[in-house]
Amino acid sequence: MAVNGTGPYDPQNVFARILRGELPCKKVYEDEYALAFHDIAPKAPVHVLVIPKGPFVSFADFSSKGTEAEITGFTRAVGKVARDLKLEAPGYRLLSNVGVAGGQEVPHFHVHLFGGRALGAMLP
Ligand code: DGP
Repeated sequence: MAVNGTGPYDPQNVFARILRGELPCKKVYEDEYALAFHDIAPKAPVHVLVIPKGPFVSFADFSSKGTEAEITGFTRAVGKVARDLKLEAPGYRLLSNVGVAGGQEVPHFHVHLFGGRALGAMLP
């Protein structure tokens, strides 16, 4: 079910539980600002989720409340994951769903990183 991307942060959401080590994930990368892991239901040969370590509900929340260090650190982590997965030359897609109309299901900000095949034109 889609969630409110501007509501209060729910510390029991599944990505918060992954961050606390209460649930497993197939980790790709981790640093001070971000954790990257494989999506449980991949939509492309590479489908990785990158999440910030702080309690942000969505991109709307992160972009308004994140510190400069958090925003820079997270953005650099996304780029590093794509580079480390050798997606830069063929290209890749970043996507972040925000709120109900955006189809967001997990209320912890995340960026989907897709690659590994030609993804075609972007559709709404
Ligand atoms: P969305 O909130 O709609 O942007 O997408 C949430 C994504 O999170 C969806 O592609 C499936 C994935 N997902 C949901 N639960 C888990 C989980 O427990 N582990 C992992 N690795 N991915 C999950």
